[in-house]
Amino acid sequence: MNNRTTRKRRHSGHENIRTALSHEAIAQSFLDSLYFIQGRIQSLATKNDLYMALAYAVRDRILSIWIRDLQDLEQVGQDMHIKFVSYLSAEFLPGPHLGNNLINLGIYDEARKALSGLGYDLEELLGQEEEPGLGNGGLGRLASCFMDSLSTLHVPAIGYGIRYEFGIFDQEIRDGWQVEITDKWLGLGNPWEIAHPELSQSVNLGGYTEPYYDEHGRYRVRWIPATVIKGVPCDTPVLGYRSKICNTLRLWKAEAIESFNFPQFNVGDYYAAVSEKVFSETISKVLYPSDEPEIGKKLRLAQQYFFVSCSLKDMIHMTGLLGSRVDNINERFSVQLNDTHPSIAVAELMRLLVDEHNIDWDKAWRITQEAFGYTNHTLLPEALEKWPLNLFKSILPRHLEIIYEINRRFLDEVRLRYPGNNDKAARLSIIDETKCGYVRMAHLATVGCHAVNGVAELHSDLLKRDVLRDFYELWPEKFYNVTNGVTPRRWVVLSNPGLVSIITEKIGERWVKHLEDLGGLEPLADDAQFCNKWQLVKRNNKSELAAIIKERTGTVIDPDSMFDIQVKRIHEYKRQHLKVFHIITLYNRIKRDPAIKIAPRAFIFGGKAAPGYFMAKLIIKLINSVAEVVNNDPDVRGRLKVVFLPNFNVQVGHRVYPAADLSEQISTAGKEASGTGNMKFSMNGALTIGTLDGANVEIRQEVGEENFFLFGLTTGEVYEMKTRGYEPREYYESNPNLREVIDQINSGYFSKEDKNLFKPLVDSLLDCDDYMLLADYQSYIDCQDQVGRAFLDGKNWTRMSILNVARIGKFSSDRSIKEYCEKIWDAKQIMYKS
Ligand code: F58
Repeated sequence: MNNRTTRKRRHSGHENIRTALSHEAIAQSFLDSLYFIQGRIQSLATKNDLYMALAYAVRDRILSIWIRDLQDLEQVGQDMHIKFVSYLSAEFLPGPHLGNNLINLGIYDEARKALSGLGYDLEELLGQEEEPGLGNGGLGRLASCFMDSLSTLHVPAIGYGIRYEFGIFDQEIRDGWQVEITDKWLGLGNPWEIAHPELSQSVNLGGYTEPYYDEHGRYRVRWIPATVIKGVPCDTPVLGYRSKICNTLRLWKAEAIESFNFPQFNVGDYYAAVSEKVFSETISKVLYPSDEPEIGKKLRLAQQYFFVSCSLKDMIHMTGLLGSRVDNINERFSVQLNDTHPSIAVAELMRLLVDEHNIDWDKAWRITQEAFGYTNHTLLPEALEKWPLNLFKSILPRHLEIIYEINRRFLDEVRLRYPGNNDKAARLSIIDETKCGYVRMAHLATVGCHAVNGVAELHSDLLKRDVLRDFYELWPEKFYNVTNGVTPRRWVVLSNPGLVSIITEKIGERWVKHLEDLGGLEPLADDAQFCNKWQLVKRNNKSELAAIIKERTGTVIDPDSMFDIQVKRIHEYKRQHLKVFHIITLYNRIKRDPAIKIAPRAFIFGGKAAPGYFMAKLIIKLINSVAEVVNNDPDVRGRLKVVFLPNFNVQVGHRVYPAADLSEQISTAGKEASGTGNMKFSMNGALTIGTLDGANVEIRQEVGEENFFLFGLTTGEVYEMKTRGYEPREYYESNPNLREVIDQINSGYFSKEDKNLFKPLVDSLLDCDDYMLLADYQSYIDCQDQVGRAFLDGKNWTRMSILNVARIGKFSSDRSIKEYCEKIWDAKQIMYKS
């Protein structure tokens, strides 16, 4: 990145026992925190007390960087080039903080030493942390990878979101079915956040609007809300890797305003007053799982508006602190909308500028468009957010008026460009006029932002060709691609120390911040000694995962078998059931010829299904039912093992990615926007079997066709087949192996107690098969046969594994963030003189 700005660093003046980095100082801080914060001495301390004490000791060290940054704000005010990135996201999935902060501060080993001197095991304490599961999957995790990279690259940034009291549910498996348990991540306290009630914001909801003329005779509108809620910011520091700046993740917690309902209170209606308090607090109570139907819709819109409104008001406040006027907010902040969930921000900023700061519409519109960028993360039509007009009006009456006005002006422009083309105008409109009418949030975001991007090349192309095609025709210059990336700090350095040590021994440690340096490993792919070490690291990681699997599921898997892994949300388009079809196919081969030579495999699955998504839950049951039969069949003799590892989350991911031989990225072409698990696997030396979907396309380009197992229809072929009229039954009838698999599932072979159990799944495949599983079956099986043969040649497999890692540099989130800074945000890295 060439756009950098230099600053002189002030010294915090707080280098003392609470901030020094030696193991002696850490040990002392740990004991002090145990005593003064947890109120315990060693002999009475629980494991959680010990974890908290260490967390506080680490937090002290972070605070000295964090507070210095806040002090520096003053100086920033004088430097008009400094712009903050504001990342608005309804979800963040940071994962456990402690280990990551130790790595970023560079004190992992010192902390281990400090603790072992006191008789404790660092790894055991790390395991005590409850991770903040404030996201559903890829989108939330991406936001956290981006926060890590922003800090590492010294780009001043704030992540804004919601401090859900209950994050994503914990998953248990009972009798093969998913059972959801509420996530009580705050139950034992959260040492990483600092609440700032003095920076609270208030947010209106409901009510009606009223026109009036101000003292200058100008026509204005005021919003008379039905409810007012308070948003309290809870801040968590986000350190970069060995970085000199510390950014903030600011999550808003909803509370009742202090003076809540005094009139009711005074007339003695205590319970009505309390029930309003309860309502206020519901706003940030729970994270909505994806794919939930209608229920809770109203609350979800209220959640979105709540955090967006608090965040924009906070940015306006900061703009003032930075010495700028509110109409310069777009020069102080680049605001990125992580999907459409925060896209109400377009209307809210217009409301704040026009109604509250008295700025005229045209100027407000220019500021708004310049401030915002929008990232799209999905091509699935059913996942594009739209809100019924009446629901919208009941919560945000003023915003609906503003959206109508934005739309009126926008459609005037459209009609000038396409005179008489009413279909075009209807397709582009922010309001969907069908049935009772909807607000289309992706349209609002596209109209209100200066930049729109997809998250992988293929996805960005499909956006332009399909989902946002009319907009692309109108404003081609607004469209960009920024391929996703993941942070190598969490996904390699923290989670795969064995690999880190052999890589660093050969190429030094610069790669951690410059992932393209991994290219230096290429020549080592043919170095026998290095290859041996590589295999050993993988073997160790596999043994560790096998132990975890044994402990959590009771299933024993052999670390010498191929670890063939698919971990991600359970969804029909991701096709976990295609992998099940492969397992059954191999099983049938063994049953036909028990002596057959087959590469031994452990098939590992993990991922949560949305609680209301019946088919996804049935897929989990199918996996477990097939596991039951395959794992216990004496003919198989342990050559195939199937496990469903419950409660896949960031912490489990740390153990899974480093242990994989084969990464399953098998979505129907054109359905997965990018995928990021594909990158994490490859970065840890797994080979990929995948379709030409999302970022798989670019991973294959980078690692080389010969080091990637490709199968399946392309996007174009899927499209053609669907337009011609796809008949899944033809595949069933013409392919005896496929037929056998389907018949077994359908006849109760894997569900003896309920022979019709999987009928809905089979019927849906035979009748429509939206995701072309049957069409891709044979190609997948053939490709898996190739994988099986390749695995038996251990030497060449290792070579391919090393080459995958050597060529994965592009997929660091540092690269993604640099691209956003240059193409979309016009934000600069800060370089320090001292
Ligand atoms: C994911 N989206 C994409 N959405 O599916 C994946 O391809 C991509 O790599 C990733 O974003 C990051 O760009 C995703 O995770 C959600 O979880 C939504 C959350 C809100 C409810 C609807 C699903």
